[in-house]
Amino acid sequence: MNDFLRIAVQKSGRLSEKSLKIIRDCGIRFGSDARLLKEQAENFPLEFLYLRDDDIPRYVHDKVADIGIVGRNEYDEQGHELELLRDLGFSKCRLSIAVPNAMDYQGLHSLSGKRIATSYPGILKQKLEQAGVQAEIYELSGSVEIAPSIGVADAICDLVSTGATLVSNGLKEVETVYRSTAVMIGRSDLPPHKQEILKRLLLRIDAVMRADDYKYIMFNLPKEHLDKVSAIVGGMKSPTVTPLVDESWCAVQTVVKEERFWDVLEQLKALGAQGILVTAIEKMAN
Ligand code: PRT
Ligand code: ZN
Repeated sequence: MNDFLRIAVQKSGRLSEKSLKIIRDCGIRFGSDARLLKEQAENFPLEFLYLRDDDIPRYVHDKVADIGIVGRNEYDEQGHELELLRDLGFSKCRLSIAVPNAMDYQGLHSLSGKRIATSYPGILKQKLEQAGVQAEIYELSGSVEIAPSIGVADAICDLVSTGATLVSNGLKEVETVYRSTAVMIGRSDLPPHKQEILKRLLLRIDAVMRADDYKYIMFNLPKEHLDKVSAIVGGMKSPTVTPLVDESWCAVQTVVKEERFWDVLEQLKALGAQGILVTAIEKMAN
């Protein structure tokens, strides 16, 4: 019996570094030697398979690996029936339609009867069908953005992050079809001992991701305003309050959602908070 949970991660590419980082942040040690195709973690029952991202959903489906980290775009395009275990949030990008700068684009219907080059024919087909637009989908496995300039297609549908590639190829982004991030996928039929390992891994991953979402904040506050603090920081359990030598003041410690941080800071300042200290949280488990 194989006692390891096998995880497929991208061997080398945009997902590799962050996929390995999140696992390392879980306290799992391994070498990540780029020459290897396979290796075992030193202190956790996890075995890594380093693969091309395109192959990951199929390998998980075919039981070569148990779980994998891949762009949601790849997972959805391939359509294997797998469980989406976690949205890991990194490698954000969008799948967009772009046309030559000179084209008079009035909406998706402008693409009727045109040819669109893409590596994501499935997702694009669905989008065109929903919009009732009939266009020819021309599948390419890479270098999609040069298709219009070499006369292979009238438009493209490709992944975009900064948009620089489109600009340098004389294209303009006209439609966002789909937004993607890295996701962890897995099979729903794992044997019990592997499910157990997965549960342990996900507990750690959740703690790492939650820590990224929050800041730890400490400050001194006139005691009279203490009742307003919970409403400002929101969400979590009550803040920790410590008395100070000056009895009209107290020290408060609590966590704040990263996205609300500046808002919270301004409101605390308005209440007269002083000596505000903010630190990152390394791990945070419920
Ligand atoms: O060798 P392997 O098959 O494993 O890798 P790959 O070359 O197929 O994939 P890789 O490493 O390029 O991308 C892996 C995953 O990263 C994708 O499936 C997406 O989920 C995600 N991702 C995030 C991106 C981008 N951002 C991205 N910008 N994937 C590709 N791009 C490409 C895009 O295709 C275009 O050519 O980058 C170019 C555009 O970038 P900007 O910044 O100029 O807009
Ligand atoms: Zn690939």
